[in-house]
Amino acid sequence: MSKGSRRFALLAGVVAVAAASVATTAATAAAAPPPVTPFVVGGEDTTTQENPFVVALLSADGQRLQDTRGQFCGGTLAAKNKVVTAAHCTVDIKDRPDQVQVAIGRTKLSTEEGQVLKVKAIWVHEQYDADKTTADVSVLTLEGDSDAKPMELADTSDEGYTPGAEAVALGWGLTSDNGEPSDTLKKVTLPVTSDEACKTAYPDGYVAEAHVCAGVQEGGKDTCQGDSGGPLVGSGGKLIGIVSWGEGCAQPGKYGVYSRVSTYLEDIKKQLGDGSEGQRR
Ligand code: 4AZ
Repeated sequence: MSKGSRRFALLAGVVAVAAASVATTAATAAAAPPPVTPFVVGGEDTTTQENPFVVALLSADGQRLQDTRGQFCGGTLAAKNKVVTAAHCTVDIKDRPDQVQVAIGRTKLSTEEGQVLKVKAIWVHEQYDADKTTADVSVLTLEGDSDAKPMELADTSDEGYTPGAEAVALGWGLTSDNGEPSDTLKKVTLPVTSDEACKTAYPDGYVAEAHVCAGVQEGGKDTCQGDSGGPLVGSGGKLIGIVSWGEGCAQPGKYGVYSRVSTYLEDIKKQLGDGSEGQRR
C-alpha cells in the first residue's frame, strides 16, 4: 500500500482494499493522471496450478468486500501448514486468527475451487515498523496441511537479488492505479532494481537491508493494492520478496517495494517449525 494510506488500511483485515484504493485515488488525482494499463498492473492471467504456492488471504466474513470475494492480501505457502505474508496484512488481527482464512489452489476468487484452510496462529515480526515499513513480514500457521508444494526462501547469496534479474510477482490486486481488483490470479515479470535506483526513487523510504525493489523505470508494470503479502519469486525460483508498498502503482520511476526475504530468513525459518519440509536440504 502507499505509505500514506497504510494507517487506514486493514482495520480488521477486511477494509484494506477499499481504504487503500480511496486513499490512492485521492493521491493520484493530485498528481499525474494514471496510466491505463491492464492487470496485476501490466501483467497477464495465470493459474494456481502453475503457481501452487500462491495463496489468497480471505477475511472470515468475506461477503463484506463483495468486489474481492473477501480477498484482502496475498501470501506464499512456505511449508505444508505455513504461509508467509506481510505484517501490514495481519498486524491488526494478530490476536484473532479466526478473522482470516487461506485459499489455496483458487485461481478465480469467484469459484469454490481449491482448499480453504483456517488459521491457528499469526506471527508478526517483532521488529515490524509500520512507519519505516521494515520487517514487514508475518507467518500464518494453518489448521491443516495443504497438498500444494511449498516455495523455498532465498538467502543473501541468491541469484534472484542480482539487479536486472527477472522476478515474477503474483496476485489478485488492482489492475491499474485507480482500477479494479482481479478475479483471476495475475502475474507480472519485473526486473529487480539496484539499491541505487531504488534509493533514488524513495530517498526517505528505501532501506536496503529491509527492502528490495522491482519494476521498470518507464512504469506500466507493477503490483498494486490487494497484492500485498504476495510473492516476488526470483530468477532462481525462490521467494526473494513479499509485496509491501510503493507510491501509487506502475508510475514511472516508482518501483514496487518488497520485503527482502533473505534479511529475515532465519526469523522466518524459526516460524516454519516442523512442517517446513520445503525448506530442508
Ligand atoms: C498494496 O497496498 C500495494 N506499487 C502493493 C504494492 C504496491 C503498492 C501498494 C506497489 O497492497
